[in-house]
Amino acid sequence: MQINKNLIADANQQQLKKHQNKLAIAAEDVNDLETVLQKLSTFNVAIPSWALGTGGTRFGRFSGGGEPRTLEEKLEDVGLIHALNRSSNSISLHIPWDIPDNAPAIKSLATQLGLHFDAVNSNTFQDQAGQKHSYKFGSLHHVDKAVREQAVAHNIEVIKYGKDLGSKALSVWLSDGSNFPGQLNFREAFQNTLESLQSIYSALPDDWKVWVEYKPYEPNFYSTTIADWGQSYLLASKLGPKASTLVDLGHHLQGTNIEQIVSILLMEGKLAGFHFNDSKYGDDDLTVGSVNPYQLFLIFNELVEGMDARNMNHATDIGWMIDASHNIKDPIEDLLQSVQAIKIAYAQALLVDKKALKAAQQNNDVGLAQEILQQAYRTDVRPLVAEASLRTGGALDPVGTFRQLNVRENLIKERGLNTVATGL
Ligand code: RM4
Ligand code: MN
Ligand code: MN
Repeated sequence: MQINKNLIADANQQQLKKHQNKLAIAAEDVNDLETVLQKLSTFNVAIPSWALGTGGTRFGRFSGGGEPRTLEEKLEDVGLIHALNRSSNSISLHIPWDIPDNAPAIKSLATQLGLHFDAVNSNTFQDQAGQKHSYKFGSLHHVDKAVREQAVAHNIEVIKYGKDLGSKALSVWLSDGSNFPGQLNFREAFQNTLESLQSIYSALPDDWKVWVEYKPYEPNFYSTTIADWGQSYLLASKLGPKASTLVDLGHHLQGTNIEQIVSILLMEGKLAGFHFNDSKYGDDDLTVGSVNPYQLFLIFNELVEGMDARNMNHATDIGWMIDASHNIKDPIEDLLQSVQAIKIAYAQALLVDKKALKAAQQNNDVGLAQEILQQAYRTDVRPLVAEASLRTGGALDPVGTFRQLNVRENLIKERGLNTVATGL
């Protein structure tokens, strides 16, 4: 299914007058409106292929209907998201959930939908049918060399799939760790992981990157072999310039100052990108901005400041991706909400008066520094985000339009009620 552009234009027309009024008011608070709109228009966030179906917990899964049954249908769903928000022009694939049987055909379908392929993800946290060695006790860190070699070979195969589709990065998340004290020798586990990653690194094409994701616990509950940004950074540093650290917002212990981590990684040129989501307690994978939008803004504030300090292109020099799971909401609607939340936080960060903030910091004027940040955070930037979407052919209100056009109902008609997408 594809959305006819005229339907989006019609929906926009109904809201245009109201939007223009709101934009005029919002514009009063923005210094360089055109620059902000231009930056918002070029900003895109990749959609994870594994988040297009209903998620589940270890207790159960409640399917919503009309889920994509194939890789082609997953691309179609991202095409729908992109048609509505014009800010999701790529998909991040997970192998083996998304093996492209016919890469040229998949690539041309993507092109037709205005999409390209973001980072490819390997999966050594599950065993696959017919696999020789089990990952029950880990993969790249495993005590048995044969298991490590199998996991390395899988990652190299993932690179090959990605190459065929035009991806430029491999994203590695390991569930490797231990469940009980004494189970592992930490140093050996780390060294094994490093050696395995070195083998993968040497198989990277010249223009590729490898992104090392960390996570403090789960599915292992005592230790994780790449537990935090320090361990990821250490691996990325030892690997070389093509390796950097991927920050998944849900992969931090409660209270961690993520914005500070982001700032330092950026400074060192080792921030690969993001897996955006939100959480209340752990790796909850909730809709971005649904629980702690202020934290998201503070992260974007560091991103904008840090990227500008290094003359980086906001839109392309960092991997922007969502990694979320939708247990009770419509996946497409949830992803649309996430992208909106990201663009809102980005727009707010663009509004921060950087000069004034710098001066307040130099003068130790703590109160003023807070005022400056919160002035930007409390500005209603939604009309700016809507205008950027309108100018690029998207919907003024992507979520509302998704509902108005009965997209899910049409997908259910097409695909049926009892469809199950691969993923988590
Ligand atoms: C993990 C992690 C990874 C993702 C898997 C599906 O929790 O966040 O990024 O590949 O989920
Ligand atoms: Mn992730
Ligand atoms: Mn996660």
